[in-house]
Amino acid sequence: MSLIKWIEFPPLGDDRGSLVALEGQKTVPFPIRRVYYLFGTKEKVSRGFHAHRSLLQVAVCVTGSCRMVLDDGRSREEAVLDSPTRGLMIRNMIWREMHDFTPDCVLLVLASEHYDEADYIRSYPRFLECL
Ligand code: T46
Repeated sequence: MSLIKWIEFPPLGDDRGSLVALEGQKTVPFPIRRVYYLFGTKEKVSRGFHAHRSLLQVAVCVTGSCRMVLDDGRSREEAVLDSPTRGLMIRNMIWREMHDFTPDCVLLVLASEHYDEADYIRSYPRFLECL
C-alpha cells in the first residue's frame, strides 16, 4: 500500500477567483486542533527529519512547491506538493523529510493535536526501534 495518500480539495471558484474550505472530520479526516504553516524556508534547506508517535496531519502547499519524503521503516516514497487543491495525508509513525522548497513556498499543515514535543521522534534509529 502506498504511503502517498492525497486528499483532493474541490475549489469553490467563481469569476472572482478560487476558494478552498478545509473542514475537520469532513474534507480533513480528523478533528483539527492546530494549524501551522512553513514559509520563508531558505534555499537548499531541508526540514522535518522526524516522525510523530500519534499525530495525524494533512499538508497542503498553498503557494510554491516542496518535496516530501515519507518513510515507514520499510519503504520510502516521495511526493511533490505544488497544488492548493490537494493535500498530503501524513499518518503517525511515518518518518518525514521536506526538501526543495521554492522561495515562495507556503506549506500549510493541519494537525490532529496541539503541539507536544514528546510526540516527536527526532532520531531515525530510534524511529526504527519504536516500530
Ligand atoms: C511536521 C513538519 C511537516 C512549535 O512551537 N509549535 C508547533 O506547532 C510547531 C509545528 C513547531 N513549534 C516549534 C518547535 C521548533 O522549535 O517550532 C520550531 C520549528 O519546528 P520543527 O523544527 O519541528 O519544524 P519542521 O519544519 O522540521 O517540522 C514541522 C513540524 O514540527 C512537524 O510536526 O510534521 O513540519
